[in-house]
Amino acid sequence: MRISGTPKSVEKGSGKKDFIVRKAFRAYTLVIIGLLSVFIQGCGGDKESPDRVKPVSADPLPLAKPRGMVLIPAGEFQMGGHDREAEANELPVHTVYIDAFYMDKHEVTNSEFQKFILAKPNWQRGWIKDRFHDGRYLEHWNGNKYPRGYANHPVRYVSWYAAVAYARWAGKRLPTEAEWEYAARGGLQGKKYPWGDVPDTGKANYTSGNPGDTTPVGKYPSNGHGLHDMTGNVAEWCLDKYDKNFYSISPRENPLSGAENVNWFIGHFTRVETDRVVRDGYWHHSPKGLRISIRSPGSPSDCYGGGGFRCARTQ
Ligand SMILES: [Ca+2]
Repeated sequence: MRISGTPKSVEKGSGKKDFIVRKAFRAYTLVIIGLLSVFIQGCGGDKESPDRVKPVSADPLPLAKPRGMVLIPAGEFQMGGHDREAEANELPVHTVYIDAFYMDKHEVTNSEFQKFILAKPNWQRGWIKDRFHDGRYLEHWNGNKYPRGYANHPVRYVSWYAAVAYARWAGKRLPTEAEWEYAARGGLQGKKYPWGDVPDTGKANYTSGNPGDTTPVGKYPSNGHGLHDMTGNVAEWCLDKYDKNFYSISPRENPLSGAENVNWFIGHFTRVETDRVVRDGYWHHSPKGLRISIRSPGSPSDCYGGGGFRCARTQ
């Protein structure tokens, strides 16, 4: 049976019916050959191209929601001091876009930090390297024990190095300064505090005598993102290098001072020597020191009596 040839040759050797049948059969055959070709190419492509590898996520972290953290949605906000009390280093107010990320609901507590130093003895008081602290590291602890009754209070007297080391151990990182402010605003725009513009001792732990000490994390109401103590209780370390003029040169998207991206700090943080950003006021501060936009420098070896931290995590 002839299955090939030009339509002209078919017309010469057969009737009209035979021609139609042969034409249909030929078209059917061509379709089958085409499908087989595509199938073979699909199966053999990966084997013949060693540079074609299965895509691997750059972020090794699982997608499941981490315990004790809140997903802060991506968005844009006006970063900086909007009010008359704003210092020069809080200006200019500028637009910043932040990718979604996770943020700890609470400041890291004494009991959480104790687990870290028991797992990593080189960060215990007796073993920490001299250059990673200023002599006051965990000075209110008795060896590896925090003060009785303070398990759920924020850890303080911790250097930036120790905070970053804790975050790495926990599979997290410190927040960037911009992430911190974006999260602290809780979805509000241009306010002094996470709840508005009027100081309120019922909403944060600040000012001497009220209550004049750290309080258990989460004692005060959360902000719009479900985060507690974003103002007050203890001040908090951020990843960034402190630059008082950074707001004048800050990139619009995911700004970070002193490194190209947050991953740089993995394996490099012990090389850091320049001042880091401290955000937030602490339990002894006045309402002015508690403003969301306030920013301060701190040597990475400083261990402040009013200074602690919380962790973030890339989504
Ligand atoms: Ca705080």
